[in-house]
Amino acid sequence: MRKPVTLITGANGEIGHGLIAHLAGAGHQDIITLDLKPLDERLRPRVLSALVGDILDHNLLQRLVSEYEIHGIYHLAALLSTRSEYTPDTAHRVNVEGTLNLLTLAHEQSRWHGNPVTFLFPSSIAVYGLPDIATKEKAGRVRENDYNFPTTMYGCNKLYCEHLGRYFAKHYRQLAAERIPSGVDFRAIRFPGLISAVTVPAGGTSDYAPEMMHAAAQGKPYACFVSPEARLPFMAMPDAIKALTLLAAAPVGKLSQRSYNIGAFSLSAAEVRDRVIRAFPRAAISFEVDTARAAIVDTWPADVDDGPARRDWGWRPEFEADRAFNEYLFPMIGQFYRQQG
Ligand code: AKB
Repeated sequence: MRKPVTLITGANGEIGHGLIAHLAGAGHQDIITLDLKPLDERLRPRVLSALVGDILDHNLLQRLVSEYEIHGIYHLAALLSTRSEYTPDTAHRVNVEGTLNLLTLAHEQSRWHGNPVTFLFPSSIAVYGLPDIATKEKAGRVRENDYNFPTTMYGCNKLYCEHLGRYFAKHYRQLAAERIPSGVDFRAIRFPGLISAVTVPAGGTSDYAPEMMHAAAQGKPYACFVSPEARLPFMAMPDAIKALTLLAAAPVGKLSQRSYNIGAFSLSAAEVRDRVIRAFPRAAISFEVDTARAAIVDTWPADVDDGPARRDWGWRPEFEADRAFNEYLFPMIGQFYRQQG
């Protein structure tokens, strides 16, 4: 008999680390993971099975469903924004075709076992494209349907996949004579820049905040690639994990939309630097603006309106800026690098 499982793709990434630790800690023994690289050894004992492979490999996905019955998917595998600008074709393949493969798999699984498959998708503030700084300053906290004009391949991919997910959930094959729902219960969160004390992101454009902090904690100098004034919404990783699991558990009848903003705090790069220097007074942080990456940040909102997430599924961040830095990031990062030796 096939084992009922929850599948996490891109499990080795930052969100994957936090999510696996959280789900395993809450007693889930049904997690299987898929990643291009072998799963981090620290996570291996916490999952049922860790598959190494590509979400674009149809044979691998077929082998997966021949062994397991999938009831939930956290589809985390993606190329982030900066990396996607360097390899846009690959980004499109991984971010869009990969997501389409997983949505199709979710549909087929639901047909197979007769229950909906909950499909959690990390989208991003990259779906927004504000035309200029003046508009960004004036816009303040953007709502989900504002400024949906992404300026990066990654942002386009994420926005399109939100639409694909909505299409699968509501309309898939309805015109092609299949009158029963597809069984894909798609739910997306538009994440702000995430900051973790125990992992460092790779290939993103909001990475300057975590990079600044991780460099300071290791006594390394850091040149920030955006200007001191550049402002983005950020969130501590435990809140990101909390949001994903809260949304996964929300009754479908409560959801008035399929894609949600979530907010925690908004900081300029100078404000992040000031906090890092207060915690690590010897930190050597300079600003060397990379115009291409800084231009991407300029098109992303300074903050988001997360009213629908608060109303529909009870979203509340636990970590506003002071708590995030003083009670989670700085204490944990110190401990993390001490343990690394
Ligand atoms: C990135 O910078 O690409 C990501 C994101 C905001 O989605 N961190």
